[in-house]
Amino acid sequence: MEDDAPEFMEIHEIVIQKLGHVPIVKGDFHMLPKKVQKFLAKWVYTCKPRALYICDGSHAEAEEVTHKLIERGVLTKLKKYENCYLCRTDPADVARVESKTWIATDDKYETVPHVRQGVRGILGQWKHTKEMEEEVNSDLDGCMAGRTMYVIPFSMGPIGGPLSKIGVQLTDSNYVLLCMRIMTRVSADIWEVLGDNDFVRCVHSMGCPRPVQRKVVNHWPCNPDKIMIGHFPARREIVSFGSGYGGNSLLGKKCFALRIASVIARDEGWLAEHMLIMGLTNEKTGEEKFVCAAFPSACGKTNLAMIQPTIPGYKVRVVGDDIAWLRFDDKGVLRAINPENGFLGVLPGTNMKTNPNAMLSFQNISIFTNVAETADGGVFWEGMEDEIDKNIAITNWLGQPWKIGMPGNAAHPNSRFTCPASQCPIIHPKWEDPKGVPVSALIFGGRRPTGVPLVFESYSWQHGVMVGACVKSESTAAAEHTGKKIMHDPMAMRPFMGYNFGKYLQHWLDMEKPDRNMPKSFHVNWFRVDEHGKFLWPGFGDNVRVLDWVLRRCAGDESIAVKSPIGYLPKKGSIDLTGLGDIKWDELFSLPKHYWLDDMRESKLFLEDQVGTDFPQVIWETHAQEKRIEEQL
Ligand code: TSX
Ligand code: MN
Repeated sequence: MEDDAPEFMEIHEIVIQKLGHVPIVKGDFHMLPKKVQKFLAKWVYTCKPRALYICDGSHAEAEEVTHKLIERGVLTKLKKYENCYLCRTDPADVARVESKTWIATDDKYETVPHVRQGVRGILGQWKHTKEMEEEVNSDLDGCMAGRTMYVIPFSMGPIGGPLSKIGVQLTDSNYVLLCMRIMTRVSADIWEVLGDNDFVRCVHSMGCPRPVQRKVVNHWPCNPDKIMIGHFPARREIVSFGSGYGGNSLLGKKCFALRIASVIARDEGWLAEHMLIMGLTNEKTGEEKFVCAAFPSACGKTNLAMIQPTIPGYKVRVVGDDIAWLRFDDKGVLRAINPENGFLGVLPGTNMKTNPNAMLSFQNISIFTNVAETADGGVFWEGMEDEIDKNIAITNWLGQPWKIGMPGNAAHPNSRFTCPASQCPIIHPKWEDPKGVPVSALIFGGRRPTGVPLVFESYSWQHGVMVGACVKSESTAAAEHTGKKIMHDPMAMRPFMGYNFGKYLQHWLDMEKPDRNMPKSFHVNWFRVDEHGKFLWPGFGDNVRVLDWVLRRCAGDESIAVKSPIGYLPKKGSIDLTGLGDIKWDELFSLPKHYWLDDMRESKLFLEDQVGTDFPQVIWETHAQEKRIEEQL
């Protein structure tokens, strides 16, 4: 947006002119860095809040805001736990809205690839900067009338760390403030660290100015018909309107740490990825290796990040469960940080069997959104049936009485927990190491009921980029999509791309340099089924057996792999299956020729349709995977 203040005007004049008589109920505007003052002035002028509240990240602030939310009926204290709260949203605001998420640039092809004529692109949505600005100006004009604008200084990554980045989020939702305090590092120290650095400008509004035009449901003002999540990568700005839910409103996460950060990473030579980060220590040698894994949603990324190994000899610890910022250091080692400060995980399916470490992470200082409540002030969701008192009364996420076995869900399928990462029993002691952890392997994966083996290793970095670009996964009925279909989700980044996906793949290829220690890359599939639809692999804690094979490959063990047309497969018996009973190895690792021919052709067609001339052709040329399958399978 053009700043409509004349260039020559001094900051303080702009501030006086634009802030007008907006009272500052907390904080000192004049202590803020000038560039922050200017950013604020512009948005105060547009959004017209009743008051300004400059956050400092203190404990007292949390108390004050929490108290206010309880008073208003937004949060209910869960008396079974300490400092845990339940929030129920307007049922019209329960998920990310991809169809209303936009990236705005002047040049369309900076944002989206040249799709084949007649094809609707699915790798991001573009709007011209001017058009997006007009929409933003009209939607946000007066959008905070009668409400307080909170100013949230935050860091993605440890404050002041060399790989970290700063953001400032403006929001009229104190629920969003409370969640931002868990998911990012909110602190007044940010103003000091900012110095000459740039910051990502984040603007969020529920889009429900007072007096309200729309009936407010569950004390959750929102504007679902006019949701808009707009990104301006050129000026590192995000504007989100109409929704208070998760990734729509906690702008540090998907909007900043993936979409805007992927553009910053392109410009600065690093990678911002939708990946978990975990450390595996070999208890015999004491040696620890770190892996990053990229899976589409609903594949259990959070579960894998926190697994309890079922074979002795490994200690697993989590660094991050959703986002990794990766950069090669001056020794050529790829290092990863988790830019987040907390976990925002899906709850249904989570229990003491599937993910005990997650369950133990949210017994304190946590927010549960859209779950069911038990009469003793506990929480409940699908998958917790064996972990609550059978006779206890339950209130579902809509606030109605509910019983196990009744039709419909107790909790919304996209209900979430928000908890500090530090509370996870297996959080890695180095999870906040500013220089990051060294990465030995990158793992891609998807939910693939047929054809795709438990694990394979790519031939090279370049081949790994191809494998990543071909990631697909069976969709659940979650989010906006319905029915079960295998959907493409290249690099698990489809909803989170900040720029042209073809250019992004080229950026990945450009990461490879002779003086760099390129990590090995793999593809895993925990979800292959037999002809009766029964899972061939037990998954969960037993996945450590696959990670063990991956790490032995990284250590250079040549004896445990065999070459196949799609990559290296484990040699029969080379994965430790001790104590697992009957595992149908041949079925788990078979490569049905016609399945793979169809799959490669379909993937190639998809990428030609969607990425067209922007696709780095070298990937096909060097690999000729289809030819290998044709000739060798
Ligand atoms: O998260 C999962 N992981 C990764 C865990 C570290 N899930 C849940 C997916 C939804 C988020 C899995 N589901 C995994 C898995 O590895 N595997 C499966 C499939 C499966 C489900 C149940 C069983 C086995 C496999 N249970 C029995 O057979 C008893
Ligand atoms: Mn995610």
